[in-house]
Amino acid sequence: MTAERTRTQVAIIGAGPAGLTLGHLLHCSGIDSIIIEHRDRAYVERRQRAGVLEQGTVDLFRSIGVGERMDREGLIHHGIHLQFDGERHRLALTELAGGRSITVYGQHEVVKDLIAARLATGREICFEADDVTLHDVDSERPRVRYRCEGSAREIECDLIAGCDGSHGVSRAVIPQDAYRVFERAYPFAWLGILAAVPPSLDELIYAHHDRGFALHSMRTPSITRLYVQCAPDDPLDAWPDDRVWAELRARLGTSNGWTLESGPVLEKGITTMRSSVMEPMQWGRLFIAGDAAHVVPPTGAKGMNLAVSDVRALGTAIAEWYRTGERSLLDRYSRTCLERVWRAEHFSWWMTSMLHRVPDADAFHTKLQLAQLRYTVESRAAATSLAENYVGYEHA
Ligand code: RFL
Ligand code: PHB
Repeated sequence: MTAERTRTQVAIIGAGPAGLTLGHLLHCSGIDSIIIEHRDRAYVERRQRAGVLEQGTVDLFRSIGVGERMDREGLIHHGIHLQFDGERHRLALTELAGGRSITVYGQHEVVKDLIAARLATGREICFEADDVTLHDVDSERPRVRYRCEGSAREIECDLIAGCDGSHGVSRAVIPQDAYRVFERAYPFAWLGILAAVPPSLDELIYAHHDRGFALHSMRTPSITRLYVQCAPDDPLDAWPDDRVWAELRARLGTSNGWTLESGPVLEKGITTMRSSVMEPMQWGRLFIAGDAAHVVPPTGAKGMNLAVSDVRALGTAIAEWYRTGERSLLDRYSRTCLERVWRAEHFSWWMTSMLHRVPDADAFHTKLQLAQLRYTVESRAAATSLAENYVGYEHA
């Protein structure tokens, strides 16, 4: 079958936060793109993932005109809590981080807003695309082939953005000797639930406990998001609702009688945890962004924010190239991103290491974690370091 051929300036693989934000940034600079997404629209709009937006992410969404609902419905938080030895300690993020704060707004809501903005531009987005393959990526005329609604398509473009997440196909076209991957696996996972009950506290709680880590977060004033540390190979049916609530109550409980409210469980899932970075994030005319290039464990709430900051750099570089013909920002894309990526990798690894129970670790290890936690909440210098990373560290 012959393929239906089209041309665009930038082909974007993946309609997650990275691909959709890039599409909108390019649109704002008058640059055309086609977004190709494997899943259907309802699936990407429902997928439960991140919840914490850094100040810089919020500012970017506002500046490109997709922040209206986020500003209305997002919850601005000025602090988080670290809990250990049954005691809760508040870290005043905004006060410690020079007035910056975080916004709790679900990633699926961000995705809904970005898809609505995309459709309003009239530029193309193809859901349910199959068999996506990249060709001639090291030439001046790269191409993407895929199947959409039963027919074969081919896009010829100037550049390809691989925004297809940690299980994507884009980076597989890069020869193995043209990049390196740096990785770390963790011997634990998170079981996450979404519950129809108001949050039991109006801020996030990260809890260290002998039974394992727990996190209290939220989506809206009536929906709570909670996580408990579990084993990476635990089957979901080993975690009936009663067990999840019992573990959450045990790990999040304090000595002063605070109680966790429970309610109907709307969703439940297990997330394994790893750290991974590819270097460089570019080959020929293919630029990799977001989870397709790097993964962090969720403890630092960094993944979506990194995805957005990658495409902010990429969008700026592409716009500069079309406007002036100057390639230097594009050539520096990988280096620009990796500085921030490695800062976030370190922070996410550090938070993860400090807060989780490591199977088979000895008591010495636990004592070190507790010493680090106490130092973090007692020392203004240490608390400031956590706060400036959590709200999003801006490199000089
Ligand atoms: P995504 O969101 O995975 O989007 C990639 C898109 O590409 C599509 N795709 C393809 N399309 C076409 N052809 C193919 N062959 C394709 N293969 C894949 C996919 O269907 C998908 O739509 O990547 P992106 O855009 O880079 O965004 C990254 C974020 O999704 C991720 O980093 C965050 O969710 C991580 N994360 C968190 N990040 C934060 O910033 N703050 C948080 O509080 C936070 N909490 C979390 C998290 C991730 C979690 N899980 C489930 C891993 C909490 C959890 C539990
Ligand atoms: C969430 O609300 O899903 C969430 C919050 C903070 C994290 C990870 C996930 O560190």
